[in-house]
Amino acid sequence: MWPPPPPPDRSVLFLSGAGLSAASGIATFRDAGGLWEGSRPEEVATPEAFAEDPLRVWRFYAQRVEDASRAEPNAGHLALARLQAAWGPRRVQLVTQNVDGLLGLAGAVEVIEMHGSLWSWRCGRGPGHGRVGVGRGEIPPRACARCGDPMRPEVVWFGEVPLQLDRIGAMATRCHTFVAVGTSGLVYPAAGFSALARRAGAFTVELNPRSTGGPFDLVLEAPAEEALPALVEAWL
Ligand code: BJW
Repeated sequence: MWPPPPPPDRSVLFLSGAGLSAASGIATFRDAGGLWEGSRPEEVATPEAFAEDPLRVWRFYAQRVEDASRAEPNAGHLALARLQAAWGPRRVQLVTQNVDGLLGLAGAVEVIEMHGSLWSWRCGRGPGHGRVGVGRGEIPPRACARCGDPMRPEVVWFGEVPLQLDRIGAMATRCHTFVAVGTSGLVYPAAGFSALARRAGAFTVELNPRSTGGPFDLVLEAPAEEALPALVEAWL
């Protein structure tokens, strides 16, 4: 049932998406009842939307901060953090598209947040201008303290380049096992990493209650909060 663990000198790369945080009460994007049901992502998650109506974008992300502030890591986050603590961050590589910070809150020491973070905001005028951290339960600032321009979350919107792509690409081509957890595989370049890993010889696994039909060597149709603790228990 479970994939074989990577040998001690090889790595496993987990690429997670919104489904990993679903059991923490954070809505996914594209499922029924998801964040984007009934609204168009381009109205809030593009630089153009921000330029056109910064207040609308601020409201959307201020609500996201409020929701994420109430969320706690679930058994899936805790299992990944446990595995990374046991085998170390070189052998257990965690890449997430999620911006909620829950893997870090679960105790994972090294996480690549390729779509940025809800907990860091910057002046819309550009990087290097005003920048502030936002804590759990805090209301994000609307305007830059230096120039008064609208602030935006340091998340990666459509048309922007995700973070640390070279590093993730190198990790994907070298890993022994690649596990896509709770992601629809619709958004690139994240969606391309499993194929990259597979071409380079990795054993690829999808963990999702509803298979996406992508080309994986093994599909585990189960929720992350149930399957990850069991997988980690089996591997350790
Ligand atoms: C469970 C579960 C449980 C439920 N357990 N699972 C045509 C071809 C290729 C690319 C493009 C194209 N046209 C346009 C593009 C580019 C575009 C893109 O991919 N568009 C597609 C929509 C077609 N991509 C970009 O613009 C990216 N940038 C880019 O390409 O730059 C150019 C460039 C790249 C490289 C080098 C040089 C230049 C940027 C993409 C940024 C995405 N940003 C967002 C918003 C972040 C901020 C925010 O949070 O608001 O990121 S969009 C949104 O989607 C968010 C997510 O991270 C991302 C992925 O969503 P995810 O996580 O997969 O969630 P869902 O809801 O889709 O799926 C949830 C899954 O969980 C489901 O499968 C459920 O079944 C499952 N699930 N419960 C496990 N309990």
